[in-house]
Amino acid sequence: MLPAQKSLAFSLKNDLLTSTLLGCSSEQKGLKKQNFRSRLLAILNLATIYQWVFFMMTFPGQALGQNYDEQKVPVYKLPDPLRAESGQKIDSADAWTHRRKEILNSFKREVYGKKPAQPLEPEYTVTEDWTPALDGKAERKQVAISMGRNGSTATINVLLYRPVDCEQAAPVFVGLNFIGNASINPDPAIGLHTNWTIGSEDEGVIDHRATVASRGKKKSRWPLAHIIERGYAVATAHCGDIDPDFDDGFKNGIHPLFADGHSAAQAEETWGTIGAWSWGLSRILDYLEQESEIDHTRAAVIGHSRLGKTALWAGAQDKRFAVVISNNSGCGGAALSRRQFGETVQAINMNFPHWFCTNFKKYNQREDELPVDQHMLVSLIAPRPVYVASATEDLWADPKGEFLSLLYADPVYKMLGTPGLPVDRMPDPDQPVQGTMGYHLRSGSHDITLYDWTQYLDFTDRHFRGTQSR
Ligand code: GTR
Repeated sequence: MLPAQKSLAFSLKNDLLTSTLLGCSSEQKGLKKQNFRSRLLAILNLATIYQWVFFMMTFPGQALGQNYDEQKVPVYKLPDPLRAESGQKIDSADAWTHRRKEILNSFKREVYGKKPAQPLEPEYTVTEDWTPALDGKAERKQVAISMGRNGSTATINVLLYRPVDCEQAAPVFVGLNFIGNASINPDPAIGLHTNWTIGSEDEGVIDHRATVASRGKKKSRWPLAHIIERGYAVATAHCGDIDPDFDDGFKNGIHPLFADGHSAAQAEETWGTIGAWSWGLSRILDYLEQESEIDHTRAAVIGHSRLGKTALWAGAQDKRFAVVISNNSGCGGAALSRRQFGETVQAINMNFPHWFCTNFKKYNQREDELPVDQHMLVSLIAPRPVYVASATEDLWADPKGEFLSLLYADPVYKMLGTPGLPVDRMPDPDQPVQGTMGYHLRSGSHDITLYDWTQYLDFTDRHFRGTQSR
């Protein structure tokens, strides 16, 4: 029994006891009966309300009645990425340049918000220069990117690995991590961050602070030895360095650096946390442009879940990311919003009010009114290679909706002269498909595993090295 139910059952029992024990006349008895009935009804109503509130607080998404039944997916009509707002059909790369701007602006205005235009001059401080790591197979470096403006400062601490057996500068995976750089490998030389972080006690996070017990706790999500062995570098930073993942009205992270000069209308379009995180990924790439051991022209931006949404938005805006990889990114990532399968626009805006811009809330239960859908986010990456991955048990992220985004972005890839997606039907579990667009549905739960990374490495090999293992 839920606690609210328990106390209500107790007061109901007391009420029954009280009326049974009190002796009274028949008139009084009639009145008492009426009173008792209305009190009982009031209590029951209250009980329902309490239960509902309790349930909403504990399982907000589920309380909204999320759909997991394919038969109940509403009939929807997607906006056409190859039709301009003027109605003009887009059939050339030139015309696409214009259409792409329209789509990008819609995503900025209505979904993720606009990043600030004010320039920054970051300072780079090497906190650890290239040092042997991973049994001598790699070298590790740590760099602090510090930025100041408007009386505030923020620092993104970047952790880099590069393979030592590498004749040229190495291609690189650039991605944020959830609970800190130290969580991706147990080496005590990795700086332990002091920012607010999500994470549980099991993961070594206490009161939202990473402790030494967090070291290596997320190493399965970053199979460094495997990545290094395949000849790739890694650049990662804690997402909380850019913006801690809670709704504080954007008072911490990098938001205060740009908090000057917004009109009320602009505020509706101001970037949320996902916008800030994706901006941070571009700042890491700025640094990589001057890092001679790493080939910034072969950078794949990658992310899992909320950070997969972030990788897509970073790749959509910043064409310097040569490959874009989204792992189990779901609603607000690769999944089509109009399908309303699993997590919906309303659920995500309710549970994470800080992730998107204020305008996005207008589309709670009004997905059909969105000027875009997520296949258009994928299309913004064209003609660059993009990979989307789902997991069979991750229905909350709507695997089918994630695949369909690729499928419906495919005409843009084809129009731009790439082979696009090599299939027109969702492949079976564990049957990856790779062209300019790649997809797989891994058996298992919401996570990023060695299996996922192996497909991504095959995909980047194909595009960065011209090898085709699939
Ligand atoms: C969930 C959220 C998803 C996804 C996930 C994650 O709670 O509803 O959109 O981002 O978190 O990031 O692990």
